[in-house]
Amino acid sequence: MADFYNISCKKSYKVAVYSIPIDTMKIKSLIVTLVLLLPVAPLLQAETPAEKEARMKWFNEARFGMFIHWGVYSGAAGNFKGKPVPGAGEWLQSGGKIPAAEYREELLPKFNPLKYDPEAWVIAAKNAGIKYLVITSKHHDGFCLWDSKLTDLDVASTPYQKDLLKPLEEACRKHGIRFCLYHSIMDWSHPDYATKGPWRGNASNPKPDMDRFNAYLKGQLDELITAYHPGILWFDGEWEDAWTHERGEDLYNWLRKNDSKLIVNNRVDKGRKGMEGHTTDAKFKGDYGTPEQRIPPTGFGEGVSWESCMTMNGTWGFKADDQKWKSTETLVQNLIDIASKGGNYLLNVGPTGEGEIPTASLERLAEIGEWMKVNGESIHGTTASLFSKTSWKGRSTTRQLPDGGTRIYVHVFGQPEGGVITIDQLVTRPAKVTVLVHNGTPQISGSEGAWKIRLPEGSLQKFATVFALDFPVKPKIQAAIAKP
Ligand code: FHN
Repeated sequence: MADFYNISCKKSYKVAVYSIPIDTMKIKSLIVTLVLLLPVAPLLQAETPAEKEARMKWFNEARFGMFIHWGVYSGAAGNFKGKPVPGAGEWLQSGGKIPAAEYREELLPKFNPLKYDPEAWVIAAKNAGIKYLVITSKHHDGFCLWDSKLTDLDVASTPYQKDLLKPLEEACRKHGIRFCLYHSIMDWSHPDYATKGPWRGNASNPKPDMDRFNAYLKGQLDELITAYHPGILWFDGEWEDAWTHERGEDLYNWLRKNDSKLIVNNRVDKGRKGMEGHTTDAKFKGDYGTPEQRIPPTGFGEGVSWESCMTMNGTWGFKADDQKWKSTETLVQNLIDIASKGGNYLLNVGPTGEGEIPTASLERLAEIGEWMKVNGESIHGTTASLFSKTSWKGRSTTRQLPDGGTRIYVHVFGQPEGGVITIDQLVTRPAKVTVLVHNGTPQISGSEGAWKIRLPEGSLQKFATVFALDFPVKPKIQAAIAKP
């Protein structure tokens, strides 16, 4: 990454807000801004579809990631000065309408995650079958989990002081997990972020300067990419008027020019369409769609990458009183459903202020891992189901075999009646049928479009039982038979 931030941005935000007269900093930042805002689009060689496919390959094969929402709000755990605050844990400042200075004074001195064990987090993720991890480098409150040169609203200003991201990145590298970073565009602390709010850091600034904020944003992204080499930059907080399509397009082009392997989600721009997370309008930038707290009814079409981000309970950031945990069965069947539509599942954990992933989350990750140990091949590296709908209670995924054949995975939820399922869209008879739990040989009977498979005795599994149907060539699939 270009190193042109060192000329002027060093702690400029911190110093500008607290000591240097705004005009001196203004001139320096103007120079940086002019340099940063040089249009990069014309310099970008247009990426070919094959090049993009190669860049997205690891993401499209991963199918399962861990989201981590962690910050000073985690220590607050949903309370502020002894009073409960409504809303998600990470929205504490907004829910409590807490002025930026008061939020900082109250929470930073208490953030000291002495129980933080990054390798334990990574091992829990790896054992669950997770292939990548996305952690909040900076959420909407503006607090940075690394020692940024551009602000002192960061971990260096807490009793913990040390960089929280580097040991996690190193643990990810050691265990073969992709390290990725979430970064919020919306910033409730920065005086130049332009969408104003009475409790925000821009409240007393009569003229917030978004070009200066943009330079700060790019300066921090330069720090993050240079120091941690994230596989994905997961943007968020793009919806307010302060951020525009033009700025999103410029930022995407600037990032891609500076790191040709980097993957950037669609929240860098303005096209995500709320929680639906996806747009077909090609003008909006971003490498994949980001449905939130939902699973779309189908995928978004051939070659369109997407990822559903979801919580395990009701909050992203830790809240002590949120014990509305989803069952492991729900989490496993979400993973299967998403994979059957060609998407990734980004499952969230919200560590405590002391640095521990909640026990309820660890228990679910361990149970998911038990299922993935036997059935992970029906998720990792698969593509969407060949069936438009399933005639059995469950889902399906697909794998191209090295010998040119095709393997269809059939995921059966619950106990099928009489232990038999019918696959009504499949015309071609499978050459081989196995059940993954113990490689047993299920009995197959019936005819084209009505193949019946009987579960072998004792093969039924918790959460989902998976069959593998092998074909020497791609099987013929007919349109779904309309139910009377
Ligand atoms: O406002 C954030 C929220 O706190 C959380 O980070 C989610 C995760 O995708 N994103 C935003 C809401 O869309």
